[in-house]
Amino acid sequence: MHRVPSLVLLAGCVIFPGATRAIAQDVPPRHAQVVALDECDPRTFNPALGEEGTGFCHNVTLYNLPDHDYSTTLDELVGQAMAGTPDPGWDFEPDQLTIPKGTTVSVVDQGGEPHTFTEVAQYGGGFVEALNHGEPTVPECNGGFKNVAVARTRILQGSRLDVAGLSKGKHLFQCCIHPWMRMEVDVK
Ligand SMILES: [Cu+2]
Repeated sequence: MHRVPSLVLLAGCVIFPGATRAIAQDVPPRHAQVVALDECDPRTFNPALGEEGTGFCHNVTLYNLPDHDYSTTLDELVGQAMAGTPDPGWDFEPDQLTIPKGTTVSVVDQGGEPHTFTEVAQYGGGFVEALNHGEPTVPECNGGFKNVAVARTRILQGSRLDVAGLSKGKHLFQCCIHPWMRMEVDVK
């Protein structure tokens, strides 16, 4: 009398994990996460770039540890960019992403500065000449934030930009402020 219900229950347990696995295989993930990173030093960035010393760099950084200072000063950032060895801490991660068509790329700015995640035909310079190491500004970054097309690709500190509807093929993205921040998205 008690055997039938327990068998049904057992069968249910066997079928259910199989069904879950089939769904996981058939439906591609809808979001792929990218992070934008930087280690701006609020003490040097804000007096130079923020209005009356407030607000531009919102980074929470570790200062004055005995053996290491994790932040990058404005002079260090500009000096390294001009020397052609830009700070690798200003970065999109991962560097490359392969996604099925229909996936939204969600870029979260976990750094202290604003960035842009701008699709370009060819990598090149951004709209801040001092950071370009002589590369001309790419057309997609022209005009900076006065250009609505560029402003729409801006990611403010702590916020997220979703890029949906990417066609199949290779897509190149870069930051229009820090042009060495580059990543490739391949849509299959
Ligand atoms: Cu940037």
